[in-house]
Amino acid sequence: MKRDPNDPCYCGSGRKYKKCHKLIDEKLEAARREGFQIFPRQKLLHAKDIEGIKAAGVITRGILDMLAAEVKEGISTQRIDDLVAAYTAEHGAIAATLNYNGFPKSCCTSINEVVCHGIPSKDRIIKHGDIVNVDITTILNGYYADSSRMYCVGEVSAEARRLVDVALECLNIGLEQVKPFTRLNNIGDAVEAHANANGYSIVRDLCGHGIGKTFHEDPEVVHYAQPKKKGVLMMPGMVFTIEPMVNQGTYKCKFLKDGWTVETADKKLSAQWEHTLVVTDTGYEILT
Ligand code: EYF
Ligand code: CO
Ligand code: CO
Repeated sequence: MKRDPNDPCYCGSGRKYKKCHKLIDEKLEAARREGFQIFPRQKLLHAKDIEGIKAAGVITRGILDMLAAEVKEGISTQRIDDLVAAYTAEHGAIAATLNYNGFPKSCCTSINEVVCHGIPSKDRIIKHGDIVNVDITTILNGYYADSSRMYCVGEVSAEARRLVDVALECLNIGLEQVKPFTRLNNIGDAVEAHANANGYSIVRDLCGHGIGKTFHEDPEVVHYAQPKKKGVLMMPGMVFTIEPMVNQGTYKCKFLKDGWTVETADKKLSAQWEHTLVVTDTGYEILT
C-alpha cells in the first residue's frame, strides 16, 4: 500500500509517517522480498496488552515460587494441582489448562521420563531423586502467561542435575537470541547447538507458541535447528514462549493413550523450563 510520507503515521503516534514507521516498513518490505515471513502488524500487542500479560505473569511466577517449598518427597501431584487451583482462585485468576481441549487439571506435572502434559494424580507420589516439571498458565482479565520450572526432589543423580541445568541454559540461550528484525529460527539454531554440545537432544514434536489474549497462537517457536530456513522475523510487540524440552537420549516421543501425557520414546529423562516474553525495540522482556 502506497502511503503519503507527510500523512500522520498509521500507528497513532501523531508523527508524520516519514518520521515514524516509514523506514521500518521499507526494511520489512526488503526482508519480505528476500524470503522472510513478515508477522502481521495487527497481531502485534500494544503496551496495554503487555501490562495485562505481565499482571498474569506475576501470578504464574507466584505459583511457581510457592511450589518450591511444596514439591517434596511424599506429596502427590494431585496435591500440587490443588495448591495451584487454590492460589489461582485466591488471586482472582483462572488456570488456563483446566478444561483446555478437555485437559482435566489446573497444571501439568511431568516427572523424569515424562516430557510434558503429565496429568496430576492422587496416585503419583513424588519420590526422592525425581526431577519434576510443573507447567502453569494463568489467565487474568483475559490475558495469558505461561511458564514452567524444574524441581529437583532431594538429592538427584549427577546426570539428572546436569540435564536440568543444561535445559535451563537452553532456555537462557534461546532468550539471548531474541532481537527485533532478526530470524525467529535463530532461537532453535542456538538452543539445539547447546543441547547437542552437551550430548542431549531437543524434542521436535512440541514447540513454543505465541500467547496473549489466547493460550496458543502464532508464531510457532521451534527449539531445533533450521539453519537454511529464513522463516519469520521477530518484531517489537510479538509475545511468545520459549520452552525447550531437552532429552538425555533420543528426541523421539511417545504419546500415551490417555490422550495427554508425552514421554521420551526410550524412557530416558527429559527436562524443560519455560518463559513468556515480549520482543521490545532493543531485545526482549520476560513477562513471567
Ligand atoms: C490434543 C493439550 C492439548 N497445551 C500446551 C492441552 O503450552 C503449553 N505448555 O507450555 C501447554 C500446556 C497444556 C496444553 C496443558 C494441556 N494442554 C495437551 C496435549 C494435547 C492437546 O491437544
Ligand atoms: Co507452559
Ligand atoms: Co507453553
